[in-house]
Formats: sequence, C-alpha cells, structure tokens
Amino acid sequence: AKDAVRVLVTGAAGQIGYALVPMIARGVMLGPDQPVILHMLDIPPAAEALSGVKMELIDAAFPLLKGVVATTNVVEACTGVNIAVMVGGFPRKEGMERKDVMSKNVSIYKEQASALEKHAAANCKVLVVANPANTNALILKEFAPSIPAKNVTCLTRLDHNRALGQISERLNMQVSDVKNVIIWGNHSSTQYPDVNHATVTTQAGEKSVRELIANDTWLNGEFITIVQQRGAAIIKARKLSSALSAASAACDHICDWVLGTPKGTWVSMGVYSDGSYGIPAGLIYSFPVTCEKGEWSIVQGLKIDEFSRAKMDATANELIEEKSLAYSCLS
Ligand code: NAX
Repeated sequence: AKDAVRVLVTGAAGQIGYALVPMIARGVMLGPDQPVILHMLDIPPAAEALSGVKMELIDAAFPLLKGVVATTNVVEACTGVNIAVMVGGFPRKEGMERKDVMSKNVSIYKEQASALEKHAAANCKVLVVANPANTNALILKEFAPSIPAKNVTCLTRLDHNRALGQISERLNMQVSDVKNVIIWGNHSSTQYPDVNHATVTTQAGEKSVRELIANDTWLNGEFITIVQQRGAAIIKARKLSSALSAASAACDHICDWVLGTPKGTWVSMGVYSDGSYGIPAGLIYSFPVTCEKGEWSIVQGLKIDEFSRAKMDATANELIEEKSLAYSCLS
C-alpha cells in the first residue's frame, strides 16, 4: 500500500475548507488509491468550529483518511506536509482600505511561509487560494526561499473551469468536450479569459470555439465579463462566496499538477513567471500549463493577437501594482 500523503488545509474551518476537506479525504484530489493525512489549521476564534469539522471527518469514516491533525499552531500544522492548500486569510471588510487588507495578508503569508520552509516535507507543493491569491503566493515564495519557486502556485482553475462552463452552456455541449481555454494574469476582475485556442470535441471532430461560436461580440465582450464577474454573481445569489466550486477547482489544480494533464490538454495555473509571453519575471501570473511527473511547464508558442496582448498586459500591470503595495507593507 502507498504511504499516506500529508495535506495541509489552512482556513479549514471556513466555507471552502468545509467543502474541500471531504473531497480530499475521498480521494478526489490525489486519487482513489492514495491514503491521506489531513492537517487543518485555523485561528483561535475558529478552534471550536475546527474541532467540529474534525469530528465530522471521523464520523464520515473515509477509508483513505489515515489521520487528522486539527490545530491553531502553525508549526504543528506545517510539519511534514507534502501538499499545502492555503485557504486561510484576512477577508476585505466593508470600509477597509486595500492597503490594510494587504498588510494583514502579507503578515499572515510571511509567517506561514517561514513555517512551511522550516517544517514541511522537502519538495512540498503549495497552492494559495486566499485572496489576493497571486500576491499572497508571491509573498509566500519570497519568504520561503528554500522552497523552489516552481512549487508555489495560486488558484485560477476556478476561473478556468468557469470559462469552460460558459462555453459549454452557450453551445449546449458537454463541458468535458471543451478544452484549452486560458486564464491569463491575476485572479481578480482584470483576469483575461482567452478562448482563441480553445476547442470542442464534436461528432464532426475537433472544432475551434471561435468557429462554433461565430459571434465575436459575445466572445470578446459578454463572455469575458461573465467569467470575470462570476464570483460577484455567486455572492449575490448565495449571499456567500463560491465554496464548492472553489474546493473542486483546488482539487483539480493539485490533481493535474501531481498526476499530470491529459495529452493535448492544458489548464490554467498561477505560477512564477519566467518572462514567457513578455510577462515580467517575478510575478505570480496565471498561464496555460501542462503537467508531467509533478512539474508544470508553461505552454509555449501560442499566437497572441493585439486584443489579447492589451488584456494580458493590463492584468500584469495590476499585479505589478499589487506587488509594490505588498512590499510597502513590509517596511
Ligand atoms: P471563510 O471566511 O469562510 O474562511 C476563511 C477561514 O480562514 C476562516 O475560518 C478564518 O478563521 C481562517 N483564517 C483567517 N486567518 C487565518 C490564518 N492566519 N491562518 C489560518 N486560518 C485563518 O472564507 P472562504 O469563503 O472559505 O474563502 C477563503 C479564501 O478564498 C478567501 O480569501 C477568498 O477570497 C478566497 N477565494 C479564492 C478563490 C480563488 O479562485 N482563488 C475563489 C473562492 C474564494 O473567494
């Protein structure tokens, strides 16, 4: 039998945590034959709720779940973890300045970076979900210099999946037949959902999305806005932000990273830019990636038109600005 993999979920007493931990314990993230030990971290005000989540995990009697650590101690939470899913953070409250929220998250991610660097398993893979996700991931990377930059990523898979969902709804076709959309940039409303390389498997073979939806006004307008604003639409409908779809996307992200993407398919991940597509190095930016043997690589050589270029640069510029705001919180 395989050794258990230790998976950390921070903010585990929150909404996404509550949806995510049972998925991990059922094998959705790492596969149906991979035992797991869950490490759950939250802060003291949520300690009692967290212990309730632990009780439920025990009550669910998941065959793959070999242990549960529920703690408010960062070092205990990080010790020996192979995968870290960072969902905990400081939310923006009404009337709060952007800088104040950034400052809180910078200090959280700085501390958790050090704990991971010192106590996580070698080659631990990190996924940051908490907003501002790209910049939190960047801070984590900066303050955990011994964790390879390639191991620190952020979640844009939810946006990617939302884009797949919108295309499949529009065409009235199966979402599993749509692939290779791209989310470029920041997990924010400046993200650029790009369908220029996306395809759909039809009875007549593989067709490009642009061929099937010959409506540029919709693809270059409403489609982009729907994907960018989907989080807000969920909040309006549910009075709570996306949780099950975010948890599912986090599983997809780690699953593809660890087990590989299917041949001919790419996914979107926020990764440390190496300057590909003219995106400044040193940002955590969402790119199209393929994964093999536990490593992602940015898909190279895609043609970028002028419309896309402008949108890719605009979201990069927002990330540059967020980065400098984050750095100004350090001093
Ligand atoms: P909740 O407020 O329900 O849960 C957050 C949890 O984090 C709480 O239990 C809180 O006590 C805990 N927490 C706060 N500070 C902590 C710390 N220093 N260490 C450990 N835990 C801490 O929020 P939820 O709806 O679960 O969302 C979590 C985060 O995901 C938010 O930052 C949210 O903005 C972000 N999202 C990111 C998405 C993405 O695609 N990247 C989409 C969904 C979501 O909006």
